[in-house]
Amino acid sequence: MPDDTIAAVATAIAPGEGSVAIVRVSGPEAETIGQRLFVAPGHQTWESHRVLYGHVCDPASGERVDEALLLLMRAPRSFTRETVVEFHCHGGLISVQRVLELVLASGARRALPGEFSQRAFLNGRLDLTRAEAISELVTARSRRAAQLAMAGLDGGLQAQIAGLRERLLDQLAELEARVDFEDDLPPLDSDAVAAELGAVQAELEQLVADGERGQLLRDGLRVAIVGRPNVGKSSLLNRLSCSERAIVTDLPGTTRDLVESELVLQGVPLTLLDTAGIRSTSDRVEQIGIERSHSALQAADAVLLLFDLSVGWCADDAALRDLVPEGVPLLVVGNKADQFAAGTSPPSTEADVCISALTGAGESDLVAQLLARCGHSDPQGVQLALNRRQQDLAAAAAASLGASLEAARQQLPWDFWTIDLRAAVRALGEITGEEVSEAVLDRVFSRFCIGK
Ligand SMILES: Nc1nc2c(ncn2[C@@H]2O[C@H](COP(=O)(O)OP(=O)(O)OP(=O)(O)O)[C@@H](O)[C@H]2O)c(=O)[nH]1
Ligand SMILES: [Mg+2]
Repeated sequence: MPDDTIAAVATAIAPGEGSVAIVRVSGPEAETIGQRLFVAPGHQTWESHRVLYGHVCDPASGERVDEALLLLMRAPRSFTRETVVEFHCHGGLISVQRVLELVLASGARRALPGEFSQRAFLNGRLDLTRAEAISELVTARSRRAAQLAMAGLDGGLQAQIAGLRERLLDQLAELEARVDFEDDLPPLDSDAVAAELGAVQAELEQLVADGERGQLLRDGLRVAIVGRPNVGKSSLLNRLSCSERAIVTDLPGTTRDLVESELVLQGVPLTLLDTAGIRSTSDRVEQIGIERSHSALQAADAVLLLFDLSVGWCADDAALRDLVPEGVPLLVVGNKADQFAAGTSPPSTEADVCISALTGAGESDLVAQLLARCGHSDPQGVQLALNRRQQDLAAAAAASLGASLEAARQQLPWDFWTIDLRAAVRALGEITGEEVSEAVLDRVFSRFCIGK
């Protein structure tokens, strides 16, 4: 158990922003540090879970550094289960940093990223899936991603993984007993054991697949809009992001640089990239812009290839389509559908979807098709989602169970089954934190933000 006291600013740090900022201190010295720095007038008493009003003062000079509230939470009734003191100071940059400096000068150490959560985990306040869910909640970029994180925080993942691990442990116990005392025990129904291992394996594979879909909600997608000049790329970016982010004119070659816009479509956070129209040109600036378009095309998670329906699909559009890397979801979008009389469909066999960036026609179809191509066909379907680390472990557990089942199929002795079964149990224990090394923990928590 850690025996030192850590401190960090727990709220976002931005100049001129946030009217309140919190300096959080956790560990055996937290209360002493609080009493040293905080002057509470009148007859306020230092009771746990009571808010004190007063000033943070520099003990060396007596200078009042900030007017603040102090919240004391004595162990074990705190997030870390250690004694925690929070100074609720004024926001911005200056006073909160000074309060933190005073806390550090009084004997606390600057907390590493995720160190409060790590202590909460080490002290049994949280299992690992819940701790990771907190970090995911903080970094969620869409409401759906936040809902998934909340499901993890409510213990849904923990319950599911721990349940599967229990089922494997039951089978392991039966098998190991047979390894040692085969003659003293009733015979084991190997088909029933194999069926149970197969059932757990199938559930794990389902969890991995759901995790993949959930990943989209967490990480989001970088989508590049590419095409020849003047096809309406910037108009589409503006429409999807409900803004006038990019300059639109009827002059081909208007966009010279990448224009990024962040938005959320059906719960999926997207970074949309408007690019310079691709053509051969002698204009040096435009050439550089076009090089950037090519890089964006290569680096995108998905590509919207736009062409002008009123001009028709041409060889240059086809050449652009060939540049899209293999395996990257691509949607060919015919734009300017408004140029055709209502009720008549534009004469294009190449377009996956026809839209008008001008009127908004076809926009919802475009969004649905784009997300479907990126594997996000059922946005409400995923209720719980493993993160990458958890997915890798669940997949490893499923593979180990596959090896166990192979031993079963070959009718090998029990100890051949148990080797891989034990590996599967260990992998699931690494998800919940029941069987996890310190190095892995350090790596997991280092991805958290400071002060969490
Ligand atoms: N009729 C019609 N005009 C459109 C539509 N979308 C864009 N335009 C017009 O087409 C012209 C070019 O639009 P932009 O959005 O600037 O095209 P772009 O692909 O970004 O062009 P570059 O930046 O030069 O590559 C502008 O005059 C737009 O108003 C559409 O759906 N229908
Ligand atoms: Mg443009």
